[in-house]
Amino acid sequence: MVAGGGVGRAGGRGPGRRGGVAASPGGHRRRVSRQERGTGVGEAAGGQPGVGRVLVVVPTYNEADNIADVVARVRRAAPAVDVLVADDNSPDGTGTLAEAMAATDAQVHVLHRPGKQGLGAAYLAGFGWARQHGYDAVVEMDADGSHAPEDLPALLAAARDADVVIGSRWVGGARVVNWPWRRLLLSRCGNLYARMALGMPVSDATGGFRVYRLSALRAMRLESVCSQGYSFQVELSRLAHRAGVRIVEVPITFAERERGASKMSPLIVAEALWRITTWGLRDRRPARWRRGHDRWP
Ligand SMILES: Nc1nc2c(ncn2[C@@H]2O[C@H](COP(=O)(O)OP(=O)(O)OP(=O)(O)O)[C@@H](O)[C@H]2O)c(=O)[nH]1
Ligand SMILES: [Mg+2]
Repeated sequence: MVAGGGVGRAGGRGPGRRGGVAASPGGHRRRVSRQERGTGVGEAAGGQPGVGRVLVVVPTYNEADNIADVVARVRRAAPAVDVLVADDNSPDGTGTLAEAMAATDAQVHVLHRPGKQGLGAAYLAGFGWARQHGYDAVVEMDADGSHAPEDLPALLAAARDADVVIGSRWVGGARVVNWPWRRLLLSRCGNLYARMALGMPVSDATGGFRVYRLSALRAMRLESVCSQGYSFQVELSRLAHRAGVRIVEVPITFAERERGASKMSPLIVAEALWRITTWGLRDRRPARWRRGHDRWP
């Protein structure tokens, strides 16, 4: 499946899968060139082949029951990548646990933030950290075990030929395990709405297991990002689509969290609905009306 903004589907599952990207017949408005991607430095420093130095950013708030397991699984599944735990001063001591892991593993880092400021703010801080430390790509991944670190190699393989890789729950080959029907419905309807309102050919615009090349993040102009919670993923999908970078979706296995409490709330859903509607209306206005009002240049 390939469409307007350069969205492709990676190939089938299995050990031989390299995340092969479907050809895009003239679908890209702006594809970030290999030279711009700048994979050379990271590879020379022992990074991920074809991608460079990769940082997995794991935002945490009260994930003490999960963080050690998830970080250990990431390190096993993709030994070449580094991990940054972006903790918002979790009262349950997640930050301290992460610190203990960082003390014994030079590839694990912790970004301590003063207090709970939302998923979006934690990711933006993590992306900034990655830029400052010379990484070529970042991975977004939840700490609650919903995103299987074992899927990481497939996402990174797909990133060889893409600027943004979305681990998708809603493409062929994906699995969603143990999710209550209410959450399934919310995700399906939310994605349908986002796709229709924003005209984005992305099956899972709300998913939070992704790879972004730093060059793509630069092209996406993140200074305009305003989402606090759940809508952050939709907002980044929209910015990627608008920037014309090459987006690929890879099937993942998504599982309901087994330990700890969800931070999902009606407020977060309301924010997403409100923002998607606002962006949809704004994107439909003729360009001359947008001038001076849209934060997008
Ligand atoms: N740093 C930081 N991390 C957060 C914040 N809110 C959520 N997170 C983390 O973001 C990830 C996703 O949060 P979840 O509570 O699993 O939310 P969700 O995946 O949208 O909802 P569920 O499907 O119910 O689990 C987890 O790793 C959380 O710990 C926050 O305010 N700050
Ligand atoms: Mg979750």
